[in-house]
Formats: sequence, C-alpha cells, structure tokens
Amino acid sequence: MKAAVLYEVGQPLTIEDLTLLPAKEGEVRVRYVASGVCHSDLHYIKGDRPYPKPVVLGHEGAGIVEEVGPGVSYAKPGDHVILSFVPACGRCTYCVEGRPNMCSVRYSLNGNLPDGSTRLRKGTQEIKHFACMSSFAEYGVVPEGSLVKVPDHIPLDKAALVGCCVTTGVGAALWTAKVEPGSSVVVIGCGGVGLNVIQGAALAGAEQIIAVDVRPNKLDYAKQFGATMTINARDADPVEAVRELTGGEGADYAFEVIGLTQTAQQALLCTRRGGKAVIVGVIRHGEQLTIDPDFLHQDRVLMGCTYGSANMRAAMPKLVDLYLAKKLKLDELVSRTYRLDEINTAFDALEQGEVARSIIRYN
Ligand code: CND
Ligand code: ZN
Repeated sequence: MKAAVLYEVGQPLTIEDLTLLPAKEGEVRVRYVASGVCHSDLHYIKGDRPYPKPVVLGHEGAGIVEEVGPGVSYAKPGDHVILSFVPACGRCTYCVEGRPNMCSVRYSLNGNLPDGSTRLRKGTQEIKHFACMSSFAEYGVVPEGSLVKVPDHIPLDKAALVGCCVTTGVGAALWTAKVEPGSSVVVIGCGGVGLNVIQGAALAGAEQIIAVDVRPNKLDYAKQFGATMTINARDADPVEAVRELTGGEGADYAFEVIGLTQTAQQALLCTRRGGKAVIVGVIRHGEQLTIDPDFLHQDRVLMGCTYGSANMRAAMPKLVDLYLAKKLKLDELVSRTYRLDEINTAFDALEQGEVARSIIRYN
C-alpha cells in the first residue's frame, strides 16, 4: 500500500510502498477513505514534539472495516468507522470513569500498537505507527478500541474530521469548559480546531463569540462558524480589544487554539474574574508557561484539554447526528481535497494559513 513516511524532522514526507502485516488478536484492518491534515501532525514534522521515526503520521481518519482479527466483537467487515486517535482499552481507571480520551494505553504506545509491536514495514525496516492510526496511508491495522461506528449514509470524507478537529474543538466548548448559554467566549486561533470551538460555543448558546486570528481569511471563516465579533491580532492587542468588547471585564471563557505560550497567556488575561481559560493548542515540548498568580487568585480556572474531554464512542455519533440534522458544519470545513502524493503541498497550505481544513482522499 501507499503511505507517507516521515524519516527526519523538518524533511518532506516520502510516499512509499509499505507492507501492512495482518491484524492480530483484537485488531482490525481498515481501508481509509480520507484523512484530515491537522496541525498536530505538523508539530511532529517540525520537531515541536519528539516521536520515534520513521513513522506514518495522520490521526484524523475514517474508513471501512475490511478484516477483523481474532476476538474482535465491536465491528465486522463493511462497517463504516471514524478512527479515534486514542485507542480506548475499556479497562483502565480512565476508561471506566468514562474518560477514555485519557486511556492509560495511550501514554504507553511510543509508536507501537498496544501489544508493543508494529504492523508497518518498508522491506524489512520497521515503521512506527502514530496514535495507532497512521491515516496518511491507504490502509491501517488498528486496535478495536480505536473504532467508532457511524451510519453508512454519512460521507466518510466529512466524518474523518470528526476524528480530531470537530470532537476536539466542539468538545473543548461543550465538555471541557462547559460553556453556558448567554455567556461570552474568546477563541484565539481560528484554524480547523479553533473554528470548531467557535461552532461548539454557538451550539452551547454563547451570546458573544469573539474570534482572534492574524489572518483575515481565518476571521471570515470564523464568522461563518458563529463568531459574533473578530479581532485581527496584527492590528490590535487582543487582550485590550477583548476587554473593550466585554465592558472592561473580560470574557467568561477563553480558548487558546494555536499552541504558543504567548497566546496561552493572552487567553488567561482575556478572562473575567471567575472565568475559565482552556489551552487546546499543543505547545512545543519543554516550553514553560508564566502566569500571574494574582490572576488565578480571582477565582479564574486555567484548564488543559485533550480530545475535547470527549467520551469518543458516545460523543462522535452525536456529532454526526448534529451534522445530519444540519446543526453542525462539516462540509464548510473542507477547503481543499488532496491526493496522498500531494501531502506536502497540503502541509504547506496549512502552515501558510490558506485553509480551514484540508483532507487527503484515497481513490
Ligand atoms: P491551524 O494551523 O489550522 O490553526 C492555527 C491558527 O492560529 C491559524 O488560523 C493561524 O492563523 C492562527 N495563529 C497563528 N499565530 C497566531 C497568533 N499569534 N495570534 C492569533 N492567531 C494565530 O491548526 P489546527 O487548528 O489544526 O490546530 C491548532 C492547535 O490545536 C495545534 O497546536 C494542534 O496541535 C492543537 C490540537 C490539539 C488537540 C487536543 O486534543 N488538545 C487536538 N488536535 C489539535
Ligand atoms: Zn489533531
């Protein structure tokens, strides 16, 4: 099968012919239909975070189950699935608590499947998996716990986005911050994930949704997804601008959706007394955040967020239903569709801020 391999940090991905070994006990072979191109993948390409290599990236995929290994009961060949980038084991404390986004298995993978081995080969060379998914490939072998079944009539290229940016963004508003009706919200960074925080805040009934970005095209997208006001951070200090727009108080909720310490600080400074700041962006490994303790003293809450605090098998089908009911935008997220051999162009477009989201579509 064809797959895009990252050999070295900072190098373009290489399209290779790889061998995919058969699914073992508790694993499933999936034919990918599409994979979104997320900034988290770009963080690994740029070396913002360490990861074993060579690796096939891609963590926003959907496809069709082709074959199931021994002991698999959740899915059968032909099932349409969104892939979760966390393979929930169903047994650890986090899974049992209904917080499978933090399943213990996730933190022990190190580029392998849960049994500690890999199914990807270039000749005899072992290639690492990413998030047990590696959806920048035509096929994947994934743990059963990565699958979220969806109805056959949802287009899988749109469903793929539910695999990361939609669940992360909408979930950050609904399940991490628990945005309340009538509240004021600031979203700093209006890319694929940030636009979904905006539509999540709109779904929650936020009254004021202030979008901050440095690119005018992103602020246009933000309005389309429910922002009531926009600030270009190149033209105005976002913290001062937010204070002005909120009667001098600051917002009830602020979300950082870029992955920079400076904007994370801005998010906290944008909140009113008693407000919540949620850091959704992935900040470069090893960097430190400086916060003013006086600020926290005023009942403010600073929160992290992984996967929108979602319980994936409960959350994703609900998001799909909202899309089918025309209450959640997915079509509008897909600015461009690329072939796998155009993947480096897709990453350039992401880095240059040209797209809301782009997807890689297989055949
Ligand atoms: P994308 O690159 O699409 O969006 C980032 C946006 O930030 C762009 O629109 C930029 O123009 C904008 N931007 C850049 N600098 C500034 C600035 N100084 N002020 C205002 N806006 C700015 O990225 P994405 O939406 O794919 O991902 C965003 C972050 O979310 C990224 O760090 C990614 O790794 C992270 C993320 C987190 C999680 C999670 O579970 N927490 C899941 N997926 C992605
Ligand atoms: Zn992602």
